[in-house]
Amino acid sequence: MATSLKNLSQYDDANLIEVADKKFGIIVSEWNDEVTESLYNGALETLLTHGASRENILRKNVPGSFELPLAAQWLAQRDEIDAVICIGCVIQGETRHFDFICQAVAQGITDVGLKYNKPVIFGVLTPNTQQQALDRAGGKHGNKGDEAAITAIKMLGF
Ligand code: DLZ
Repeated sequence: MATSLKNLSQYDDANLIEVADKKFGIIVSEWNDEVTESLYNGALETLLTHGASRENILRKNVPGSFELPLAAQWLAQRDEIDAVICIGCVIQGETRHFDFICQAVAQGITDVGLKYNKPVIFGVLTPNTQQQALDRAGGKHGNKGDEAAITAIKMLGF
């Protein structure tokens, strides 16, 4: 469903598990940090709301979204980490750079989840403009960080 039709912060919590005993890694890209900090805050608050404890949430920063897959691999390979949430925002520019980064990040994150057999979540916005990003980082379309955290919880309860 197009995100313009869905509020990213709305979800049905009927079947969500308690995650008090789960350990999460959250990786945050420093590019477009006004956006990624909001995404991180959304993900963090959502995990806490569903029972996660702060000491079980490990945050790591990376320079840009392109670095998310490798950092995700470093966390996913740690036995004690149950799920990894990757937070980034790649904004369309005038060149094909956007396409290369988005493709690499999406494929890389997918590969890490399959390799380590645990949820590695794509909490990455790929908008055309900064405003579209802000609309999805706590703005009128909700917060993709919330959605990423809920996705991690749902996958842990699979
Ligand atoms: C270089 C670059 C550009 C132009 N744009 C973004 C962006 O919109 N979002 C993002 O997360 N990262 C961007 N980067 C940085 C790359 O992700 C990466 O950090 C560098 O190319 C170094 O590998």
